[in-house]
Parts: sequence; C-alpha cells; structure tokens
Amino acid sequence: MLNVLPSLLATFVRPGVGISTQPGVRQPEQLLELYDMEGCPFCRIAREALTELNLDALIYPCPKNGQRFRPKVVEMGGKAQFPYLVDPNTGVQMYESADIISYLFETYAERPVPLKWQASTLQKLGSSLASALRPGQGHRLRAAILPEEPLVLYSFESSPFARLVREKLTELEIPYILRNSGRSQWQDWVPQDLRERLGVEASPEVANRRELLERTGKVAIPYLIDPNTGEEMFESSDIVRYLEDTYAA
Ligand SMILES: N[C@@H](CCC(=O)N[C@@H](CS)C(=O)NCC(=O)O)C(=O)O
Repeated sequence: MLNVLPSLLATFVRPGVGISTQPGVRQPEQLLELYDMEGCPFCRIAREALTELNLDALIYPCPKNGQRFRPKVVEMGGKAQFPYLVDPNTGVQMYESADIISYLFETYAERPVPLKWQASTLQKLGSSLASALRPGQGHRLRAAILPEEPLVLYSFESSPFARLVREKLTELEIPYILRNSGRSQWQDWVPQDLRERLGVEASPEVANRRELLERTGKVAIPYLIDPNTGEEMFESSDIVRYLEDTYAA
C-alpha cells in the first residue's frame, strides 16, 4: 500500500492523460524504440502520448549510471538525454519529448498535435509533479541479470499498478515490449472483478486488450510475459517480486 498510494497520487496529478486511446491508429510495421527512464517527467509525457496513440514500443530503460543502453544513446545522438526515440520504420531518431510527441501524432495519427500536447511546458510541469511524488523510483540503477529476450508488458501509462512494474524494469535495466492497453469504451473503466460480479461483458476494441482476453480469459493491467522463462502473470506485487527473484543480482 505504501508503494501504491504515491503511485495513485501520481496518476491523480495527471488527470485525463495517458489513459484513453483510439484503437484505430495505424501501427508501424516495426516496433518503435524508446530509450527511457520511468521516473523522468519528460519520458512520461512521451509514454503518455504512446498510450493515447495506442502505439507499442520496445523500451530500453536507462536509469542513472546505467551501462546497458545509455552508451548507445550517446553513440546515436551525441549525448545522454532521455527520452530518445528511434523509429526503424522511417529512420527518424530524436531527443526532446515535445518533438517526439509531434512526430508521433504527425506520423501515426496523421492529424495535428492536440492542443493539450501543444501546451508542452504545462504538461512537463504536471509530469514533474508526478515524478516528485515518486522520488528516486524508476531512476536508480540496481545490479541485475540481462535476459536474452525482452519481456512483454501489457500496460497503460497512467495505471498506478503498471507504474510499479515499469519502475522495477527500469531499475533492473530490463528491456521490455510495452503493449499499450489504453481504454476506449466505458466497459474498460470497470475493474475486472467488478465486471465479473456485474456480469458486464468485456469485448474490448483495443487490440492488446483483445489479445489479453483471448490469452488469459480476462483483461487486467499489468500483465507480464517473460519469454525467457515461460512465466506469465497478473498482479503488480507478484510481478515485482518475480522480477526481483529472477533478475536482481
Ligand atoms: N527538454 C528535454 C529534457 C530531457 C531531460 O532533461 N531528461 C533528463 C532526465 S529527466 C535527462 O536526460 N538527464 C540526463 C541523464 O539522466 O543523464 C525533453 O523534454 O525531452
């Protein structure tokens, strides 16, 4: 609870962002790559836009003093600054969260950047407040084993539970495929157990939610798949424990 509460507050200070999505957005053929730090306010707004655009991405976590992926960013772009986006579909690579958001809207939503994202200074301020509520979390490097294959995480940016998992993945420098699973219809807002009790049928429009339903029989976020061990699970506390037990050195 001590961990979930500040994460929930971080969600509350970012109302209306990183949660709703439009299922119809064109998916790129190859996964976008984001060099990212979970606790970084600028990375957060880039990830919020990814959720809203329903875009998946391969996340390379770059915690402070990280040695796995930080040097790659310096090599590609010339400096250690995050977020850094690589789009293998177009060859575009860029720093600057506001530029990344504009690029994603223009390239994949094929529409102008919405007003709320044009107010990027305001968004960065709000996002900094969210980071301040999680001091040090999703920033600090921890010694860990590098898995051969990236893990797979069904998540949406503003989920207070998925955040705990993403923080852990960042700290352990574990790359993961972010399967964005934002909400697009009212049924998505009803928690899984309540849906079951009320007999509300989940028939999600968002592809990753549909995939989750077909795979597991329910739609709950976060859900982790580890192709290295064959383990799959719901529940942030179980996932965090699993990551610690399996990968923390
Ligand atoms: N104006 C940039 C600011 C990015 C930035 O300052 N990111 C910080 C992390 S929150 C960073 O890269 N710090 C260097 C480091 O972590 O080594 C943006 O909006 O993307």
